[in-house]
Amino acid sequence: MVAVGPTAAHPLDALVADEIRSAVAILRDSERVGDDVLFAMVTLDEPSRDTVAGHKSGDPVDRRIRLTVLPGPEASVVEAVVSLASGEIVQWTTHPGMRPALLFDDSYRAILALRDSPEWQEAMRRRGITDFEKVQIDPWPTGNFGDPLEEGRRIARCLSYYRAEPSDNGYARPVEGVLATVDAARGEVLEVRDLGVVPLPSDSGSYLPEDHEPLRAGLLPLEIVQPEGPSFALDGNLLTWQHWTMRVAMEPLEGLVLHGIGYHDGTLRTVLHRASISEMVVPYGDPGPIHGWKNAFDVGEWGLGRMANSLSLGCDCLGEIAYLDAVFCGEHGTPYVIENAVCIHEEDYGILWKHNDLHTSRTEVRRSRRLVVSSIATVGNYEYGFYWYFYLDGTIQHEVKLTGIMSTQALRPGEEPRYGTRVAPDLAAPFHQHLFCARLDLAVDGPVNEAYEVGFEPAPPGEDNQWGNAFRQRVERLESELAAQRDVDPASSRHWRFVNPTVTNGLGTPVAYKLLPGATPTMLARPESSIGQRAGFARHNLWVTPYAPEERRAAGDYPNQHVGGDGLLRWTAADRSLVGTELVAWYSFGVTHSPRPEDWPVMPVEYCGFHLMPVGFFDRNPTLDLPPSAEHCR
Ligand SMILES: [Cu+2]
Repeated sequence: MVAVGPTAAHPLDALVADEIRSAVAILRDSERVGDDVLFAMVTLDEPSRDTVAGHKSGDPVDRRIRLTVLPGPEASVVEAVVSLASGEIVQWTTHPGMRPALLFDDSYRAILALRDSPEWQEAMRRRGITDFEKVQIDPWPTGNFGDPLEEGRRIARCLSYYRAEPSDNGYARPVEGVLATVDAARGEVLEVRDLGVVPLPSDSGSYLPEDHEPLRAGLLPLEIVQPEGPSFALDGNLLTWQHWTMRVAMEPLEGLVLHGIGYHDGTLRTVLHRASISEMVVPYGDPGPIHGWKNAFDVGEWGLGRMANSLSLGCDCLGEIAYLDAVFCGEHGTPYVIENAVCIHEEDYGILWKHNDLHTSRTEVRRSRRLVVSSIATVGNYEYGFYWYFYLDGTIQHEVKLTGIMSTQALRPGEEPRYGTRVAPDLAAPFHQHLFCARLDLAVDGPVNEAYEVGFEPAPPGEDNQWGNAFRQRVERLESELAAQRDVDPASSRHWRFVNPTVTNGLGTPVAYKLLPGATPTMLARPESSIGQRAGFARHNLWVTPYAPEERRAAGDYPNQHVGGDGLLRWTAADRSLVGTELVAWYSFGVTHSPRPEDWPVMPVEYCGFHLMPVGFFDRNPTLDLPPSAEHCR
C-alpha cells in the first residue's frame, strides 16, 4: 500500500485526512453553519492550469479545500472554499434549489421511514409479505417531472425487493407495482403507489458458487509473476512508467481523476492536463409508471468515488499491484478512507509490432505492455470498472467494464415485455443505456490546441479517378462550440484530431493526438424529454469547449432533481470560439443495453470506451528502441 504524504508538496497531491479535518474545523469555527450541517462533499479545490504549470519543487502550496454542505433539510446547497494556509473562508456560494448527490444519510432515512410506513406495509401484506426486514428498499434519485411533491425537497423514489434470506439476490424478486416517494432529508413518506399485485418471480437468481455445484474443473493455475517487481514508480500520487508520467487522484463524484498526463521525450511533453469521467447516466426505455422515471446519473447523483470498492489482490487485479487509498469526508465532517480504491499494475498485451523478413528469415517482434490505472464502483445493482491504459507507443485508452446485476421488473403470468427482455421465466429487464461523458482537458504539447474532424469520402469520378477507387481525407477545423457538436460515423471512419498548431514534428507537420471513437450510441430518449434536457451531454458524442475551470461536469454540478439544460447544453449555447485558445474535449460514449438471458443473474463484463493516439506527435514509431524480450523470445 502506498501512503500519501503528510503535507502537500505539490498542488495536486491527494487530499489527506488532516486537511479534511482542518477544513471542516475552519468552517465550523466560522459559525456560518449550524451543528447539524451535513457535508455532502469535501474535495481539493483544484488549482488552475497556470498554478500547476508555475509550481516549482519546494514552493509553498496554499491548499484550498471546497466543502459542499447542506445547512438544512431543504433543497439548498452551500459551497465554501477555505484556505488551509490562512485558515479563512475565501469563497461562499449558495445554490438555492440545488441538490447534491444522494446522501448516505438521506438514503438510510428514506429506507427507515418507508419500512415504518403503514401504506407501504399494507402493500407488502397484500403480497403476503409480513416480515418487512426481508424487504430490500432501494432509494433512487428521482429526476424532475414537475411533480409538486418534488418541489423544495430532497426526494428519493424507492423500489422494493424481497429477500427470503439475507444472501438472496434481491433483484430476482422485485416487489412489482409498488413505488414510494420519500422526502429523504426529513424522513417523511410522501406517497405510496400500489398499481396491483404481481406474483414474486420464481427464479432465485443466485450467482453464489454454493448454488452452482459441482463447479467446473480444468482451469489450471495462471500466475502473473514479475520477479524484479513492476516497472512503474509511485511517489505519493505521482506515477511514472517508461516515458509516461501522471498524478492519480480519487474524487468523490468523478472517481478516478488523472492529472498532468505527459510523455518524456527528451523533455516532458504534455498530452492531457486532466482526464476523468465527468458524468454518466443510465436512462431506461420503459414508459410505464413504475420504471419510466428511472435514469440514474451515477456521477452527479451517486458518485463513482464515493461508491468505489476496496479492491483485493488476485480477484480484482492480478500480478504485482500497487494500490492507492481514497480519502473522503463523511457526511458529519469526519474523514474516512476507502482502502485500495485504485489499482495500478502492468499487463502484457500481446504483440506491439512484428515483421518477418521473408528474404532473410529474420523476425523482429516486440511485446506490447500497458500500464493500467483502474477503480471499480458499485452503484446499486450495477458495477462499473474504469480502466485507463497507457501503452509504450504513446496510445492512451479508456475502457469501462460494465457488470453487476440488471435492474429488473416482475412479469404477470403470460406477460411479454414490450420495452425489455424476458431474462428469467417471470422476470424482465427493461431496455436502457449506459452513457458516459469523458472530460479531456487537452494539452497536446502545450496549452493551446485546435480541434479537427477527420473523415474519408469517395473522390468524384473523373479523369483523375479513372478506376473509381480514389478516396480522400477531409480534415475540417471545428471553429466554434456548436460546430463541434458531432456524432460518430463509422462508415466514413470519422474521428477527431487535437492539434498544437505551434509545434511541428520532424516532418514539418503540427503535432497531434486523435480521439478514436468506439462503436457507440447517442441518447435515444427524445431531446425535449426530462432526461433529454437533464442529460443533454449524451445527445452528441463529441463536444469541445474553451477551457473554463468551473465547467467541470457535463450535466452541471447539481443534476440531482435538476430541471435540465445545464452543463454542456448551457455552456455551448454561447457558441464560443475554439480557435487560439485552450480546449476541453468531451466525449460521450456508452452502450445501449438490450438485456440478454445470458446477462442474468449477473452480467458478464461488457466493454466500451475510446482511444487517444498520437498522430505525428512523434516522427516515427517511438518504440524502435524497445529491446526484444530475450527471456521468452528465442
Ligand atoms: Cu445495462
